Amino acid sequence: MIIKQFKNIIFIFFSVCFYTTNVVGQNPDTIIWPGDINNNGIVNHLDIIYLGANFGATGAERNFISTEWEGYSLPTGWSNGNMGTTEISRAFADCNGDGVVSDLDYAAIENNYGLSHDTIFPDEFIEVLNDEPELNFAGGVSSIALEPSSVQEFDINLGSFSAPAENFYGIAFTISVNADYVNINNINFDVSTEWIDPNQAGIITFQKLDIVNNKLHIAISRKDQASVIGSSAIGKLNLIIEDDVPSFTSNVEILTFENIYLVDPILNTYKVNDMPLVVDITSPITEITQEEIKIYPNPIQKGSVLKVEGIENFDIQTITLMNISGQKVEATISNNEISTEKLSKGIYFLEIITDQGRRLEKLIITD
Ligand SMILES: [Ca+2]
Ligand SMILES: [Ca+2]
Repeated sequence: MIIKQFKNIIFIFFSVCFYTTNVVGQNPDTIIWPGDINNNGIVNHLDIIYLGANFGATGAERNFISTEWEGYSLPTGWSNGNMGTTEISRAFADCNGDGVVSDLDYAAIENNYGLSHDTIFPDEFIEVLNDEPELNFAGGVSSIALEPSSVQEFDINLGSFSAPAENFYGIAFTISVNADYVNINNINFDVSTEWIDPNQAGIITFQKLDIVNNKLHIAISRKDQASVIGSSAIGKLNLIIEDDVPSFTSNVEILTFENIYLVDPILNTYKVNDMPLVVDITSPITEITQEEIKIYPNPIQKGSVLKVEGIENFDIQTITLMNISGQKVEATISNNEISTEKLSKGIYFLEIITDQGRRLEKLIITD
């Protein structure tokens, strides 16, 4: 309501200053810009949610049937519809002006994406309700090891069996992409309709890549004004890991959700718990030779000092002493020297991971 009043004040201001002819100077609430279905001043993926919520509505045709980016006078005879908190005509969802809200109106959002008019107001939804299904990648797993240049596919999941999405009608969200690790030009979303469209009535799905800001905007909506309950994949994300990433990096957030709007048919908004995709980057192991990093003496007598030579030429990630079962053994390592004072006699492995590969040496400690 406050926004509506503010809009009207701005309208009066612009009317006084710039009144000319045609739709310029008319109340913005009576001018349709094709694709800006919620009439907030900009065409973006969130307008897909409003297309879905008003899908199938009918009314009078416009004087001009077109999706060209210009203002068109609002035809009469349309009811007000599901447009968030602002009560406006469903005619805004009839982007092309042919008298029915249908798949043909999708093209206006695609073609006019990012275009704006008048003042841009924040997208708004009616109310935030508690439901809180989880939105995650690949089931929320962590510590996936990925190799540079590899092609990857991750499910995007909404809800779980024990905590499903209770009132799914549509969802819009943005994925922020860590472009140091993910090739931004090769990221793509494929919708999965198994539970969000069980009767295969048809789904509206939309994606837009913003390569300047490293973001992928996604929107999905049902069309029949009925919600479904369910969980698991709503789509798959295909991507390629960059080839020049630092090797052996752990706990990197490569994908993060932003601005999630999960809605029911009347555009109530539901809370969502979102989780980023956190991965480890590992290169296929390049073994570093004894000429490059030398570990000596070996065998070594307990109590003597083990020396690592050549290590200064590498960027060291980790130095780990392991027993014969591969379990880590605590050891005092400093200045490229390892004390064997507190170690028992036996067979060990010393693993040195660097930016250029790995040196793994079998080490024998004697009495
Ligand atoms: Ca809009
Ligand atoms: Ca239409």
